[in-house]
Amino acid sequence: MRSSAGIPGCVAALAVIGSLLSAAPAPAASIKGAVVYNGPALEKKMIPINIDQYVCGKSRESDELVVAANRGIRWAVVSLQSAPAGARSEPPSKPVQMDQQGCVYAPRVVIVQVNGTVDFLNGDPLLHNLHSVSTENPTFNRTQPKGRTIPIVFKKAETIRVDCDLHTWMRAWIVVAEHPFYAVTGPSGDFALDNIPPGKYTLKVWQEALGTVTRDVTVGDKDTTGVTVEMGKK
Ligand SMILES: [Cu+2]
Repeated sequence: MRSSAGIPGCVAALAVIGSLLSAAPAPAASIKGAVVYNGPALEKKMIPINIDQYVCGKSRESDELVVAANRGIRWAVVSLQSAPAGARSEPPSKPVQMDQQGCVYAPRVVIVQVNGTVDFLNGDPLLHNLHSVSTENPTFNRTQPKGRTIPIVFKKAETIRVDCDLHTWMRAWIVVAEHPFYAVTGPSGDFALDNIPPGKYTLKVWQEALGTVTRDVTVGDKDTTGVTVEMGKK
């Protein structure tokens, strides 16, 4: 009697253990670090402004290559060259926003996943336009009065340049990403890529003025793998 009652109990216990194991999240770590400039000394590049000065100002510093005092590069795009095997890639639920403030795109670089939407906003009290340069996605050239939101869906992975034809210094980049493992560096060149299972990866770093560099990274058992990527040496 004992054995016939014990076997189903044992099976039930195994089933519980099995379900706990399958529910346990896969180990995942973060790659955290910074993109750092190691090229020749940079000179301040000022852009004179002679239109719409009441909103845009009289001159501004170029944003093509913004390097902090700690040599960190802002607005570099860091990504895994390919997503970890088995990584889930869900379509983005919320549009990404890109505003125009004081005749500058804000932020200068956004990441949107394939099939995601960018809502272009115009917070300035004047007319801008959105003129894209792309090869995989349809190009667009839209005038944008103040307050109007222009949503655009991006269906193919590529990096797209957007300029304003009215204010020649205005430039933005839309990085259409194939997977979620992309990040834009912050003001001190810092970035973080999360939810990465242990393994070997190639990190790709792109910056509009400096091009692309790659770096092999091994993610081990630790929670965080630190990486510093240098770029800019001529
Ligand atoms: Cu403009």
